[in-house]
Parts: sequence; structure tokens; C-alpha cells
Amino acid sequence: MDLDTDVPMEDVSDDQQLLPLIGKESVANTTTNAGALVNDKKDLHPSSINQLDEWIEKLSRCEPLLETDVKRLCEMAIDVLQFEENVQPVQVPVTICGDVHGQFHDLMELFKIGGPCPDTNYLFMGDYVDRGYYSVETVSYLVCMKVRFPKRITILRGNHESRQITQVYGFYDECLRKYGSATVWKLFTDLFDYFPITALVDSKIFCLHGGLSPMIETIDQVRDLNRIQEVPHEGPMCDLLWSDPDDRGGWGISPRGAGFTFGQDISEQFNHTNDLSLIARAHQLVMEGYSWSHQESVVTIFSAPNYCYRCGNQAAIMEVDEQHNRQFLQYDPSIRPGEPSVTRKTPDYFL
Ligand SMILES: [Mn+2]
Repeated sequence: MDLDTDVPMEDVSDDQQLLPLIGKESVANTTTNAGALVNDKKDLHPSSINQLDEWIEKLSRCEPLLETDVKRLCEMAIDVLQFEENVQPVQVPVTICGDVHGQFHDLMELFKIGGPCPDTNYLFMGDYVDRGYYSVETVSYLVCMKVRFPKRITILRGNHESRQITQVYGFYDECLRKYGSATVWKLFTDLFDYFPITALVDSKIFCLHGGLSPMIETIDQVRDLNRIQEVPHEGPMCDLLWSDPDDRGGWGISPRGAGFTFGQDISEQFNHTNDLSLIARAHQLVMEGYSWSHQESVVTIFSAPNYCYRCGNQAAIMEVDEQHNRQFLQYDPSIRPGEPSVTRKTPDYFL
């Protein structure tokens, strides 16, 4: 666990009766995501929409929310996330994203490259916090977007959405520094327990942060897990958030100290058993932002450009259209005045 190398539709819930209140945006929804239009009965109250829009506006300037607002936000988010599934169904079209790691300005660049939410549906595969300087703003922003457009954005849990890991890799310290207490860290890490652990895009693309588990042969077995807990140190839930594909066949011991490595034989068997076309995952730095494994049965997507402000990698997101065509969009770091922009070759220990 010490060797941590890595440094989520459909919403429009708001539409119909609330359409006059949010007119312009709803029109965009109906035109770009017509297939996903659903009239969710659990519409947000107009005052909640106004509140969320204010928070999103503030966060988009990279200004943290007040502690009292984080508390309210997390309560609203639990109301949404507790009803999502361990294997959250997601419809196409959707844009699938990997690790963000507190690189807030690069997340804004991601939405420029991929198109604004909710016009574009998003699936994020975890690791929003730690490493970067803006975990607080990054996770606050994504959780606001989740509550505001619950059917348009899916946010899975990564191995960093954990009480233990965040105390080592930056989020805890950042919360102390920005709020003067651990209250906000506690609120968010309690919320992380509710994040779904996997998603299934149109029954064909299985999405998760890490990879497969020797204890999981079928997607139904993932559905049977109790996910509302801290990420365990071992077992199937741990593996789904920690494992990595490997060139060697079969199962292997992971150098990370948690999860396993799995070979092409394992990926092909899992995809065959579950009638999948692809496993999409994140969790590993890849220099082009995406990388195929196992003869295209697995893809790794990494969305933090110049990871840790020094790895020199590109970032990528993967668009999946209605016909399941895939397109990768790559991007470089956004410009952040006053902060280091040194790039150097990735040291071996990051791979
Ligand atoms: Mn990770």
C-alpha cells in the first residue's frame, strides 16, 4: 500500500416542470442527449438548483466552499449516491475519464476539451483527491455537478477516495490548511463510502478504477458486495479499486501491496463470461493519457496531465458514441500562473 504509483448517463431530472427555470440548459440536454431523457420524479427543488449553481460558480473560480456549505452539499450527495448501484448503469453517449488527483485547472481543461456538463455526459473513474494542490476544489466541484446533474455525470470511487490513503497523500493536510480543522475531510471521506465502485456502459463496457479480482467472476458478484464502507485492505472491493493489468498471464502479486495484477487470459475470460466488449479503468500513469492492454480487452485512461506537476505526460478522455465508436481526446496541462511548470522524464518508480 505504500507504493502508490498512480499518483463517471443521464439526468435532466430537472426538466419538464422545471424547464422554465433552467431553460437554456434543458434545451441543450434534449438536443444532445435525447436518448437519455428521463423525467426523474426526485427533481431538485428550485432553491437547491440555485444553491448548487452558486456553489458551482464559486468553485469554477477555484474558491473553496464554506464549511457549512460542504456539509449541506455532502448531505445532498448522500441522498443521490445511496440509491446508485455497485454497478451503476450508464447510457451512451458518454465520455469516460481517469484520475484527476486535485489538478483543478486541468479538470476545467478537461471540460473544455470534452464539452461542458450536462451537454456532454461524463463518467469519472475515481481518484479526484490527493497529489495535486486543489483536491478540495476538485472534489467539491465534481460532487456539486453530480448533485446538480445526477443522470449526466457518474463519479466512481478510486483507491484514493479513502480515509487512510488521503491521510498520507495530501487531501487531509489540504483540508486542515484550507479549513483549519478536519471537519471537511471527515464529511468528504464519509461521503466517499457511498460512491459506486463500478459502472456498466450500455451493458458492454465495464468501468472501474483499478481492475479485476480473483474473487469476482461475474458482474452480479459485484452487485452483491456491501460497498458502503471504508475501502478494505483486501478482498473483492479492494481489488476492484487497486488491481492492474499485466503482461504476465494469470494472477500476480501487486507491487502496490494491495489488489492483484491480472493477465490477458483473465481479462478475456471476464469479458467473455460477462458478454463485455471492454474493461475501461484508470489508476496508472500512462504517458499518452490512454493505453491499450491485453489486445484491446482493457484500456487505461489517465486524465491528469503532467501528473504531480512533473511527470510530463499527456492526459486523455475517451468518448463513446451511440454506435459505441470510441475516440480518444488528448490534452496537455492548463497554464497556471505562478506555479511550477517543470517537465522531466518520468522516473521509473512512477510506472
Ligand atoms: Mn488510483
